[in-house]
Amino acid sequence: MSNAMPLPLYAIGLGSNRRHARYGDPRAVLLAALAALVSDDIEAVDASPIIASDPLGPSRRRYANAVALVASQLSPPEMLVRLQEIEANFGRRTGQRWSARTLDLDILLWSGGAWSDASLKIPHPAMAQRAFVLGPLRAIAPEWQHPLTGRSIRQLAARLTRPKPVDRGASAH
Ligand code: A4P
Ligand code: MG
Repeated sequence: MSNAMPLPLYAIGLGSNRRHARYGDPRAVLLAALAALVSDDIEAVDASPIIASDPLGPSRRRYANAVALVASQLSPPEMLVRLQEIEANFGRRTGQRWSARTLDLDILLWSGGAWSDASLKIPHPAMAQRAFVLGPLRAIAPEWQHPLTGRSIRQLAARLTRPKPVDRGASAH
């Protein structure tokens, strides 16, 4: 059908900081995960370069991070279930928050806008503070506007890397 509505787009964040017995180091895990994302109802649109990033949180291992753009008719909750299945297939251990993990898949953005229920928040609440998300995302979707702030990914990334103004000592925290 030539006049079909374009499929909704999702930006998916990928992270790994553990080796996988079969795939190898975190970078290879992400390459395998990018391939695993694509299926009958999830189409690959673009993928960022894979970056190495210092860990945020208690884990001491460096991460490989990337962002994929995919097109899919799946609803956000359906997409979350799919991502969790893929994580499980990669042997992700659950239970411990921010523990070292073979594969972490987060929904960052959805072209449908914002979503919020008990188990899913889109945009991902921490994305605007995370260079390991905004850097790769800027490489593939610099003009995508964060639906809650209206700022583009390019603007959000620039805000994150811009040097902070000198603290003139007025505030005491
Ligand atoms: N959930 C809510 N919203 C979303 C969403 N937009 N996408 C819920 C995915 N999941 C979402 O996530 C816990 C629950 O979040 C899910 O069951 C889902 O219902 P999780 O992935 O099981 O747990 P987690 O990842 O350990 O916790 P959290 O808070 O999601 O951690 P993050 O934010 O994913 O951060 N440092 C570097 N350099 N690179 C990284 O990739 N990642 C983390 C994990 C920490 N430090 C890092 C990195
Ligand atoms: Mg997560």
